[in-house]
Amino acid sequence: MTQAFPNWMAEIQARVERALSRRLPAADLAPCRLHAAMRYSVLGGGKRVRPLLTFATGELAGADPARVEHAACAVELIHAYSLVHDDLPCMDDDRMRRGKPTTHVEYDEATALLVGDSLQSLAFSAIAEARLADDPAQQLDMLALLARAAGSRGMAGGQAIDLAAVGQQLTLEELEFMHIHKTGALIRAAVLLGAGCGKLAPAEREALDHFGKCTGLLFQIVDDILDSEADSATLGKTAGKDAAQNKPTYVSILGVPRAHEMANQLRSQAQAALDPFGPRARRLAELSHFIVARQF
Ligand code: GRG
Repeated sequence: MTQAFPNWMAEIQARVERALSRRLPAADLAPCRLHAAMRYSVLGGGKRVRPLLTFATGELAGADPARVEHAACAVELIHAYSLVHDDLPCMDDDRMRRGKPTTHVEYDEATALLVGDSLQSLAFSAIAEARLADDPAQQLDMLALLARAAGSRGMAGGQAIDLAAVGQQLTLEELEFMHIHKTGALIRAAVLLGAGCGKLAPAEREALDHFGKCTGLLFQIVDDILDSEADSATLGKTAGKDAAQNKPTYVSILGVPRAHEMANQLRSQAQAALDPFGPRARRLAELSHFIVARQF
């Protein structure tokens, strides 16, 4: 019998936690302070949405979970690095993340900068140091995919657009462009890396890419709604920051009711991309629901 979604999710989250812990250098290994700060930043928090997507797609593509685990760690390490850098005073200047002090508050700014740098390197090691695909060319494609998703044509570029947009009016199209890069690129990569560990026809890969794109935007709209409606204790980070910093968001441009409408539309589009897979895409469909229904 197939496992219920909450059990599957808890199992993958625990698996990812163990894998990340094994991969991160021990806190008593020199340079101890940096390694302790890396572990502080990655372990014991976070929903692990990106690794869950990687495992769900890997399952769909018939991939060996041991291979998927490496890819899932890589995506989460890039995500963790982005959060540490995003929280720095020169960026979003946040003091709370995942319910605890941000890395630069707990340690110091220089350490937080180095934590982000080191996590990014560790992510690429995770893809490069083990066999993830039968075809080495496919594995190289995965490496290139993650590099693009994290770089200036992906997440880092989206962050640059975000910083430039503070206090500006953006159109809905401009906001979408920003989020396709800032949040969407890594979520899309999480989906495709799971596929890369297995075998899929090109049309199937394209359908999953579309699912990933819709899911990335969906994730962001829900994030904007939560930022405007939830409290800091529930979110584990400072609530209402977007409005306080005068940042354009789906809520500031559309208002809450239309932002919900847009989230529903994206959810339908994401589901339509999964339809051809039938029950094989069950976990991805469940994750899409989880992303919409989440409270933090
Ligand atoms: C610094 C290069 C660089 C990039 C930063 C992703 C990002 C770009 C900044 C994060 C800021 C932010 C709050 C973006 C909104 C969407 C998002 C990524 C939320 C946090 O992700 P969750 O909810 O976090 O998956 P957890 O803690 O569950 O892992």
